[in-house]
Formats: sequence, C-alpha cells, structure tokens
Amino acid sequence: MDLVVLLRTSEIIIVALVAAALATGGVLAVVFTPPPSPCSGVTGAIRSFTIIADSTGYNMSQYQTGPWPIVTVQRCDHVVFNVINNATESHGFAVAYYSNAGLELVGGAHLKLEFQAIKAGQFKLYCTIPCSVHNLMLNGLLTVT
Ligand SMILES: [Cu+2]
Repeated sequence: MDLVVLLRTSEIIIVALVAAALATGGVLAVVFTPPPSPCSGVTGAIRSFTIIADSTGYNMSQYQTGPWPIVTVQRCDHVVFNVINNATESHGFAVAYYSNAGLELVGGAHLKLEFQAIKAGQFKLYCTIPCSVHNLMLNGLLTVT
C-alpha cells in the first residue's frame, strides 16, 4: 500500500478501519456510529421522589448539615422527581448533567422532571432561580450507582 506513506496518522487509522471493515464484510458506516447508550434496551425500575420547596428549602434542608435531599438510584433506572412549590415565590429544580436547565415553578406549582439515569456518579440537585432561601436549595444530591 504505497498510498499510506502519504497519509497522516489519523488518515492511516481510518484507512485501517476501512480495510478492517471490508475484510470482515462489515458495513463501513458502523465504524463511525457512536456506541449505543449503556441503557439501550434496558427497562430500569421507576424511582419516584417528592421534592417540596418552601421557606425551609427543599424537604426541610434548613435542618440538615450535609447535602439534602439525598436520593440514590441504580444506573438505567427511570427517575421521576415530583416537585411541589409550596411557597408563594418562584423556585427552580435542576439536576446537574441530567437537566441543567431544570424546572421553573411559580408559587403553588407542581411539576415533574423525568429522565433515565444513564450515567453513574453524583449529581447536584439545585434551584436555578435566585430566591429568598437560595442557599438552602443548592445542595441536594442524586447518586447513580
Ligand atoms: Cu429557590
């Protein structure tokens, strides 16, 4: 393959992949397709949690010293946060990585945030709206094992 001599390393890799795909009778397009989600085809358990936002924070986080609320699920579970704003002011509810924009709830609103927990790790639960008790709503924790 004299041609290879003229190619850069990245091009050589692609040529090698193409050659490998052709040699095994594979379809070339497969080489460039991103890997499937680790949860594709997996029906995880439904895990529902209620978050109540009011003047004590999220689920009375005012009276906790560490992160609060704390929720734990397994990877691929279907997570549902039922968020209730019992205050008169607006509050947000966001989940780092999974929903950074999160929900915006006016006073009295009930909203749901749902997703499949495809990535393991620890993710903050937090309010996205500056409010009178904002510091009480910045330290929730979702753990995906
Ligand atoms: Cu808030």
